[in-house]
Amino acid sequence: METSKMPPITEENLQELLLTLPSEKNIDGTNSLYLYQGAWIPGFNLRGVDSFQRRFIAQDTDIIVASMPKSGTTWLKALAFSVAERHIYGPRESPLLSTSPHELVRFFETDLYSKDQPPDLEQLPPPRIFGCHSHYANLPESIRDSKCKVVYICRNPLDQIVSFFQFAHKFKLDDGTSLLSLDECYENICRGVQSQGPFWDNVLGYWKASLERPDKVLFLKYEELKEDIVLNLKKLAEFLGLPFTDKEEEEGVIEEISRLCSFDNLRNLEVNKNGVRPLSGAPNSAFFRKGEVGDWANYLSPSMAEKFFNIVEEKLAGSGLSFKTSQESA
Ligand code: PAP
Repeated sequence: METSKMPPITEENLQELLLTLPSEKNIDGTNSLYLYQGAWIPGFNLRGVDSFQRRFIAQDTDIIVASMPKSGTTWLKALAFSVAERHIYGPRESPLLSTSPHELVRFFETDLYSKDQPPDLEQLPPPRIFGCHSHYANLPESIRDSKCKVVYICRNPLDQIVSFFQFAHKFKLDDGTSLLSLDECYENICRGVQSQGPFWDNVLGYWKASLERPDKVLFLKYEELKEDIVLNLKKLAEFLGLPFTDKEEEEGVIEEISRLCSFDNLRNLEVNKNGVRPLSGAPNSAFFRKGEVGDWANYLSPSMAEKFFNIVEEKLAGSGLSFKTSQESA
């Protein structure tokens, strides 16, 4: 179903469209970011974004895991999968033990809709679980209008950008191109320029939706999951309409899921140590680096942090959403 009044983006008209869009350098120094529908999108990803918006039809039972890149998506995919599929697979026989969370819960824009041929998702058994990095306002109408559930995770934006910077270095092809320096990335994020940014627009879209429709959008923070995973797993399960039973609580199912999905456990699984993402060629290990809160302080000066947090504070003013700014509480 065509949902946009614009013609679909094709291989033929893509270059023409790109010439009309504001552009900036992406973190990898080569592929450009383009400002499209209020979001900075890597050029190679625009067709996937457009195809997803036009073609995806949500079902009421769908679960959408949404985020800015490098905000805890891999973790939340593993958690959502484990909660939603726990009646089929207990934590000890979970497919997560041998499959990347990104294969079990695939991204719309970079996986499912990145090819010319749209995927046939109709036959997938419910609940279908997908990942996405798009702004809330740019989601297909059927996601916003159906009863499907959206779970969003955000993270201290300085940790997010340091994580992205390190990922780009790990994934860098040895082809002579140079990445942006951390200082250049920093200057960009202060202007909102980063993949799927501006940061404040990405988070605010989901934040506001979570306030207006708490049954539809659950807003989580990486730092809070780190602080109390059991509480947040309960919150997630209740939100998905699959609360843990007293018996499950007594049997320690919540703790088992939290252990299964923990950074140390997932990182040390063979698939995540030596596997590779099929489409992008990114090593699965690149999605597991440190998994810490406050790592930005090892890379950015206090004055850089202060300037950036002042910008973020101004952008989020009046929304009720805030991020802790000190190094200790990150
Ligand atoms: P994506 O958007 O490309 O899918 P995403 O999973 O959101 O990436 O972010 C990766 C970050 O989450 C990494 O953070 P770091 O660079 O600061 O270390 C990664 O280590 C962290 N991460 C991955 N899995 C987990 C987990 N199970 N628990 C906590 N953090 C995790």
